[in-house]
Amino acid sequence: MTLVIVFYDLKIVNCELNIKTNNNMSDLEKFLEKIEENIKIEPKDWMPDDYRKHLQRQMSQHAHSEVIGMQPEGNWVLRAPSLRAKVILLAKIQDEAGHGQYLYSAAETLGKSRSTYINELQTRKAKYSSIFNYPTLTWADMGAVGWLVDGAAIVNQVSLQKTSYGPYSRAMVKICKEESFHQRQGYEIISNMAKGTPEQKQMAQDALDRFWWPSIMMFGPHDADSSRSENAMKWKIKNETNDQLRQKFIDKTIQQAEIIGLTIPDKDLRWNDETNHYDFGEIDWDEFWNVVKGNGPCNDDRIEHHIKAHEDGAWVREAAIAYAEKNG
Ligand code: BYC
Repeated sequence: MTLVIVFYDLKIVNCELNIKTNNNMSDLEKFLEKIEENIKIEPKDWMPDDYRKHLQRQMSQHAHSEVIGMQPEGNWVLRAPSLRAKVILLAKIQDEAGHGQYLYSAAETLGKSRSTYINELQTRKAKYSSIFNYPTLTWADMGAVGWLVDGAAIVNQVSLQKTSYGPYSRAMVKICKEESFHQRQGYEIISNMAKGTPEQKQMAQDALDRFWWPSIMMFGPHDADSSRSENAMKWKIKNETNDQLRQKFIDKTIQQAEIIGLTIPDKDLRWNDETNHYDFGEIDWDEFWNVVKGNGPCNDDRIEHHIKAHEDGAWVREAAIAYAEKNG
């Protein structure tokens, strides 16, 4: 009996000690403990300023990419080769708008308004994915965008489902489901063209030639040159690095090209038995940084078009606000 009481008392002391230790933890220590234990950080939780700013930057750039990404596809709505192709393309573009909506809403939970984020895009303070600064010249490009661009986005976004910020992680789960349809829509277009007439096959190859390198640039600079990666990995915003994700994408895409008889435009591409991955040629980083800095083929068009659409749509936003206030 005595022994039991002693154990019982010890348990209480122990428990009190634990509570005390927890209470004495600084906000930063509690935050780091959650990161360590893979507990999501939620909007009302304390977070370091740099973590908040990092997410405001990355999530808003992600949202801008979804919305700007509608433009190269919108270019083909009126010229899609069949009613079926047109309806599917319209649905895909509508999905991208939805992805932008989730991501702006999730980014607003970090205490910055959507209008501020949009202003940063339009004044070119904020970036968006480099890939959308390339033109879509033929219908085969709609195939290449879905197959390669959405394919690359999925690899990145599946990894981001595990990101440490709750609203971002949850947005990624829904977005990834839709992106896998987009990837298949693109692969269907490109494989049909690759099976078509010699001219159609040539169009498919030409689209792959133009979109291959820009697609693998989507993953960002090499890890050694990625200024944001150290904090992103430390805070588990990213769980895999730019180079790891790029390699995953390349490894799974090569076989898809082989199946439809197209050739990846990289003479250094070969399977490496030792690493169990494909080796590939060096990316043209001058081209990448040139596009990121705003000098790609379509940067000016994309921003000008965004500003015009935003101004033309001002009455819709005003009407929605007036309606909400009236019924509020
Ligand atoms: N393009 O230190 P790093 C879609 C910038 S849309 C432009 O590696 P980080 C779709 C980077 O921002 C999906 N800029 O940065 C939609 C940084 O500059 P700042 C888009 C790039 O953040 C419609 C600097 O270079 N997906 O799928 O650790 C139709 C140094 O880079 C790029 C996302 O946005 C680039 N490619 O890593 C079809 C995913 N790469 O900000 C499809 C979310 C780098 O310091 N974002 N920069 O001035 C991410 O995962 C990461 O932000 C990145 C870059 C991997 C992109």
